Amino acid sequence: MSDVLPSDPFELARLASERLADLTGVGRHQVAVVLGSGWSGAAELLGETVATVDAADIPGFAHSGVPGHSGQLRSIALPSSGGHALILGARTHLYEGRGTDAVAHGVRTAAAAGASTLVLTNGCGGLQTQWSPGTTVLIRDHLNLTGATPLRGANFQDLTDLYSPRLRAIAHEIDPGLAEGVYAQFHGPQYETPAEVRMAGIMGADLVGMSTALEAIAARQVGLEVLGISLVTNLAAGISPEPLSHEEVMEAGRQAGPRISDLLAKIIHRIVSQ
Ligand code: 8IG
Repeated sequence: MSDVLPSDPFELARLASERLADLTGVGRHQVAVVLGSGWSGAAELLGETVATVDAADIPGFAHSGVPGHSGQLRSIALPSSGGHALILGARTHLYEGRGTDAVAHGVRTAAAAGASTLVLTNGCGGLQTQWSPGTTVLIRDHLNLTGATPLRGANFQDLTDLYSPRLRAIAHEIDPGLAEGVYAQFHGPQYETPAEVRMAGIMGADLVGMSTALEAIAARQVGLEVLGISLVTNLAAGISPEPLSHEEVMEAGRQAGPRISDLLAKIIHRIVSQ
């Protein structure tokens, strides 16, 4: 592709949504879902895949180098609403060094594609010892510890109720036992030191990760209603005596996969049919 891309990130997102519509044949998506570590199986349960597109074929997306993170976007027909879900399997993390506009691009593209709801999933570390690996936790609020923001200039977004109480209530209708917690986003890519995990805990964090908070902020700016769901794939550093490994994280995701996919599909169907 030799075309020069627009420098305005929202113009780029609009261009991306147009290409997405061309490549999928779906002009409007009702809901968008970002699938994080461990969540990739959820797409199949949502409905029939109408189209799968390489992220590299859509302006502004670049291929992720992290194993377990697919670089594809999918359009899925939702039997419960007659609408379509956009599955973003192409998350860009801040630690990749491409900046916050790259991090926010999927979210902005989803909004430009017509979505009104955004479901953000992730794999993360847990600070609560009762949350064994495989536990799913609704995000109630976040601590943005990255020092970064997707917003520019004097753009004073209100983040009260960023993680929609309405959508959390719907999730609780599906699974009344779902825990809620505060998610702290670190820059990464290194996992935290035990001292950093203790700090986050004192600040009010229950979960530590490397995504989601910046995406949620970007989502608020474009008016998306946000639901955040974490899969605890490991106890955060120092909470368990065991060191962390990416393999352990992937294994927890594999084991929890069918159960959390089923949960996510049920929540999304309930959301779109209301
Ligand atoms: I999966 O323990 C996963 N992602 N920051 N800390 C941070 N990110 C994570 C962790 C973790 N586990």
